[in-house]
Amino acid sequence: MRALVTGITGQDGSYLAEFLLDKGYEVYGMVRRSSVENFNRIEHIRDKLKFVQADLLDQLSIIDAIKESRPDEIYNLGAMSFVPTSWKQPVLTGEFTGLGVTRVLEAARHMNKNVKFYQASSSEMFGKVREIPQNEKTPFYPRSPYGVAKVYGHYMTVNYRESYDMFACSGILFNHESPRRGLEFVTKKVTYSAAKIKLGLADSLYLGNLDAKRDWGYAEDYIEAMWLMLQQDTPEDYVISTGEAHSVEEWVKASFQCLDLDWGKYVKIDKSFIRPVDVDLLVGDSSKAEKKLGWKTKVSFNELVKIMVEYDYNYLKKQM
Ligand code: NAP
Ligand code: G4F
Repeated sequence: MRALVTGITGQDGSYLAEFLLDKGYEVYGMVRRSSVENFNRIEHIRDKLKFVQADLLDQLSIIDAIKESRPDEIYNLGAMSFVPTSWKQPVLTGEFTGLGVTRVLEAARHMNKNVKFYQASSSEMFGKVREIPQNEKTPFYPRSPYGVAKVYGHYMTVNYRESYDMFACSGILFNHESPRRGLEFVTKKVTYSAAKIKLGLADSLYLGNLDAKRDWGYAEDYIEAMWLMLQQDTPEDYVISTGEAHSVEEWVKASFQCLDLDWGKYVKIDKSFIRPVDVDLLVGDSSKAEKKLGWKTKVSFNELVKIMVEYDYNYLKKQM
């Protein structure tokens, strides 16, 4: 089997590449050109991967990437994925995160209509939630340019499935974290900063809205769900989540507690981290995935905090 992964240099792309290699796949990563190579997350497996240079903004390069890799499965994980940046660059976010999906779908349709396609949809699409918990039938109400772009990509995936009979699935994944999470996302920002404070490398941590609640799972668990969706007889959309919501404040408390620190002494509010509008609460209902894919989350909230805190602490200590 051959797979083409867009966004292979990102958190999810790196775990998915490992997972597919373990299953015996030939894995092609689509990478965009940059002046400094950005392969940190895949350095340990780079010799086993094949790379095709392309950009989600460039239709012909995507066609060439599919021609060269001749994939049985395409995982479209590439996107501008950081919500606050989507207010600063709404048009570019629409291009990468929204239209980019159509470019990959169009290329796939023209090159090989039988290829299986996975779209990385997001719980951000639920935004100002219409019901609790959110499932595959919950109406969308996105609250950021990123969320709006993801809704577009989601419905294009559904539309190509229905219009062209393509095997196209959309995984509506709730927040998932890991030691490989980008430093600007709140979970990693907190665990990394707490570890720095413990080691005497920092003395405070500035955050925005501590009341927002998220359904946080472990990224490695969620990768398997992507693959399972493409192994079914029929293409469908699935919510992937833990079913538990925790506030940012709870994440902060748990992280500092892991290091025997009193979070109240170090955490301060900086209004510049507060968004024009926020998503107050996300909590998913994954019973469809459980029933049809046999998928269930394995790592609990406290285990996830511990995995990330321990990783960051050990990593920083080694650098000293
Ligand atoms: P990430 O770490 O930010 O990785 C994003 C990837 O997209 C990177 O490899 C990046 O490449 C690539 N990319 C960005 N713009 C591109 C372009 N124009 N052309 C080609 N590649 C481009 O994101 P992640 O956390 O792994 O998430 C993977 C996907 O799942 C994203 O689509 C995200 O929106 C979605 N999602 C994530 C979560 C979550 O909680 N993590 C939840 C729901 C959905 P560079 O390395 O070159 O920047
Ligand atoms: O970690 P975050 O930036 O993740 P957010 O906005 O939920 O988006 C992530 O999950 C989505 C799935 O629902 C993905 F689609 C998306 O690509 C991304 O992976 O923020 C989480 C919460 C927000 O409510 C934010 O206001 O944390 C709050 N927060 C409080 N202080 C902060 C901060 N977020 C960040 N990034 N930085 C802070 O200082």
